Amino acid sequence: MISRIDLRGSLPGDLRSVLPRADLDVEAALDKVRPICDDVRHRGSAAVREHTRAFDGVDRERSRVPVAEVHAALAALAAPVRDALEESIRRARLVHRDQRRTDVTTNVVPGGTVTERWIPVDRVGLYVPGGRAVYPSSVVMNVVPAQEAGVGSLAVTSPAQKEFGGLPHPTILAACALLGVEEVHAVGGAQAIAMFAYGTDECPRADLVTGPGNVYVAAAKRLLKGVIGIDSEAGPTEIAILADATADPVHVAADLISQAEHDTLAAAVLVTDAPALADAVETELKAQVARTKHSERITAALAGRQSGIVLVDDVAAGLKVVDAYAAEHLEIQTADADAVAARVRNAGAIFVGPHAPVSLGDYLAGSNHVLPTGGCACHSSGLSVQSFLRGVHVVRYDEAALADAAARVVVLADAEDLPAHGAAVRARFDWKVPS
Ligand code: HSO
Ligand code: ZN
Repeated sequence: MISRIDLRGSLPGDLRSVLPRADLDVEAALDKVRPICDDVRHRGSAAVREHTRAFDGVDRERSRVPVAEVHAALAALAAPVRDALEESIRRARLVHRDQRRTDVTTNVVPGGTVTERWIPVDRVGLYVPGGRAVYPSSVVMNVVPAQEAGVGSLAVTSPAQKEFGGLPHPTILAACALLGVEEVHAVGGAQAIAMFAYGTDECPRADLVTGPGNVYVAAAKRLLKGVIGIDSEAGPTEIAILADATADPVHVAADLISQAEHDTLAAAVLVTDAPALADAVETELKAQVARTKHSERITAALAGRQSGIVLVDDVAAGLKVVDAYAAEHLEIQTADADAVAARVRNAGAIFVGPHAPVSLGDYLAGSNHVLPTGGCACHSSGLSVQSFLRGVHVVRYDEAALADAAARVVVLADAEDLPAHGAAVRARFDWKVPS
């Protein structure tokens, strides 16, 4: 059901090349999304509606969801779901509020300061996947940091669903209402990203688009990056677990399965120095998968080349492996999990010890679940307040401070053969600064 990679003995130099990982062919999808994006650019909302008809089989006069429908969805939301979403929002707000930045002024020289001012982007488009994936939790994870950053204008888009009268899933609409987001569009796929990038008569252009999506959404983000800011391309979900003999195989198997449930391309990787644990987890996987609802999808994910059990000599070697893998989610289920977690360098989010499963983080830990996938955790962060801010340097120098810097500016300008740069400073001091 799940392959094994035995790295006991010595670790190969190029660890990444032997670790399991799916290759998501975003490049191949580029050719498909290019004409769609061009069409939206030139024909606006008419093109958006046409592609929605073609891909989602939905034909509405306008793709913007009437505000009354957004509120009606909340009114119809089951009370326990409302309660859980409210608590999820409350916890996420606590964490993301603490991420807010304050402007910092550095006194560089007497009379010369640089202030880093943090300015939220003006307008953000949030993509929420639809279809098989109905993720109101992703609405929370996108909207909360944007709001805490102070973004003024927020629009959510999610694919039109035939079975819900061409609107997004009602729980998604309800989550928007709970968060106070009233601008919702029933648009998915590449056309949604193009709608935000270029703007249409129904949807003003946005400065930034965030949120996970399928390979076409990823391709459209790659194509339109620059026209619009993007967070990341977000590939299929990944969980890696670093576990030793102290881990409970029932929990390890359940956690691997929990993320495999997302997608046949989802990755579940166990790294362990305990062969007996590996055996017990494999036995558990078989038993638990058979009992779970989406067993076909999960079996495909676990059997895929992106998943596996990696055997290592000890936890130190395991740390090297998980660092090379740079998982979206990493669980540490070892003795002294805190100390082991402190040594991790590359992971989108780290879940420490026996009581922090990834699914807690997916919904209710307060942490964000939009995280870097595909190894991008070695250079990128998950979604946060910072994702919606720009740091702008504000430079203030008085005359004396500029005079003090002038000669060196001129020297550097000449060294770069850009004398007009120096002249701009000299023009202010020709009578004082020696050339
Ligand atoms: N594990 C997914 C997020 C999610 N899980 C949403 C359930 N719903 C990517 O972090
Ligand atoms: Zn999940």
